[in-house]
Amino acid sequence: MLIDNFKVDSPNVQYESDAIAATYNYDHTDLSQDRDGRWNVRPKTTQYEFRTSTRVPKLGVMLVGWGGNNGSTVTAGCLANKHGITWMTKEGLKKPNYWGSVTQASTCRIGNFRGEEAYTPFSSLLPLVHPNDIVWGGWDISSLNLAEAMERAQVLDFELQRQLVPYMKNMAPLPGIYDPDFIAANQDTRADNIIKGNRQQQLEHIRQNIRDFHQRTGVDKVIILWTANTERYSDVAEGLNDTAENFMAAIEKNESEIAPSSIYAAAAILEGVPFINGSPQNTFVPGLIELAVQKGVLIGGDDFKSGQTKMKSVLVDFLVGAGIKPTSIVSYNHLGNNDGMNLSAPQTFRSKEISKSNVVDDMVASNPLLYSPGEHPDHCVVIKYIPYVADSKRAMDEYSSEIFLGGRQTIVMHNTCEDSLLAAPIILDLVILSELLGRIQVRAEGQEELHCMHPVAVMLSYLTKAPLVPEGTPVINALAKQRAMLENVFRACIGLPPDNNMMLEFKA
Ligand code: NAI
Ligand code: DG6
Repeated sequence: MLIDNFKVDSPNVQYESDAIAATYNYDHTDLSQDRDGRWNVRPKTTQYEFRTSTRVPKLGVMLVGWGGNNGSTVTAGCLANKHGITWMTKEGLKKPNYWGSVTQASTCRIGNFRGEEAYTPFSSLLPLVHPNDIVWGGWDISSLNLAEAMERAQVLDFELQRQLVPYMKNMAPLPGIYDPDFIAANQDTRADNIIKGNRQQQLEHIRQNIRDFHQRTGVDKVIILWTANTERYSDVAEGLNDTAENFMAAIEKNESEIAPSSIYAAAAILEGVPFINGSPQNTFVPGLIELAVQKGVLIGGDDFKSGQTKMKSVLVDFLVGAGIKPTSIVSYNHLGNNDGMNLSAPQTFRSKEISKSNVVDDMVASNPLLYSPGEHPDHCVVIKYIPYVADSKRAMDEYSSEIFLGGRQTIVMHNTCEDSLLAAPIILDLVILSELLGRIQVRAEGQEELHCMHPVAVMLSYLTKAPLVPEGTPVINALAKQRAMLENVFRACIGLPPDNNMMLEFKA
């Protein structure tokens, strides 16, 4: 049963003219250790106040890498939905949808009505920007307009592309920051749309672009998201990018280790605009994180969690949670789009390898009954560039595990999918959730005033391979836990308890 229109009836929840205010009792557990080493585990309840503005703004999204496969696909997808464009294929008439977006196409359990489970659309929990209403813009080092970029991407059916051309042909990406040292040399042929000048001038240029976009489109809020090429890691060094001050000075001195992605991010932060990194490189060097925290501007990342890694963060969680010990994980994939070509260089591949490989760490660490200290499954990630398959990525995984009484279990998986059709809905979720996070204020018991959550947006973890978290916060990769966090914090904002699946009402 679907319930898409409801109000929470509770003395702890007030629906005001422009906000929902909720008082929420957070039940958690406090751990401490006696001198003799015995652990004390104390249930604890802390009261929180949440206040969520219900004024949904007109949102502008600027993509870095707008003319890429993801950038053109997400723009095309929103336009197809907005204008209700249908298209014929050999399988019949197709209609646009937002499948793959957790905010637009998934539901949450609200309760039980006379024995039947009742669900609500995720988007009905709190008021969210609708993707049809997003105003798109951004940068690309390639000058193709978005209609040409969509054609180059070879992702969408021809009949859909044909109808989208009139809407996209006048969308032209702004010139981008190009530094061939940070991406593969094979990208130089498309780099014909470039900002000139040193790093300080590039920073000022991007800041001006953001202000112009804001003014020209009349949007209330802007969010910037990196969906450009994967860069190599930049060195992190004392005096260079370790503090906000050093980082800004390094831009001024045109230091060569300051990556283009970090310059875009700095421009966004200085303009008070959230910045999300959809690629694996270490855009958020310590100095940049410090800058975001100082300015209170949301940052999130890294690397969209779309296919193979999403499966991994489900499967390994299931195995380890079932008391089965994964001992070898071998993940091979090949793809033929421009992302694959860029990743064929060792330095950019290395960035991807890191974000794809760390994804099981928390699950392995959660079960010392299976793994002794420091023990880890063998884990290998291979990516090959095969132009013929274009955006249709093939991913093959082999999971070997040790089971009961010395037995072995081997699970093999083959996943074929258009990469950009998986990534586009994730881009939507990232910007829609980031916008919402800017409207939520929170106050824990003992704190004086309502304030925004920590600028490092751990709430976006579900959508990223290598979640960026505030210092000292555990990194959670297990997909079910990540989704539960998102859903349960949404529920807390409207004074609802977490969905604990106990169903005691049917047991006592
Ligand atoms: P793409 O190569 O088609 O698009 C990237 C675009 O960025 C290109 O048009 C390129 O010209 C542009 N670009 C490169 N450097 C730039 C800069 N400094 N400033 C402005 N534009 C710049 O790649 P695709 O498939 O769209 O993927 C984008 C990124 O998302 C890649 O880093 C990829 O690794 C990452 N990603 C993709 C996933 C997917 O499922 N498609 C999943 C996870 C991450
Ligand atoms: C090859 O792995 C290219 C990559 O950009 C991936 O397609 C992308 O990171 C998605 O990875 P995954 O592991 O979530 O499918």
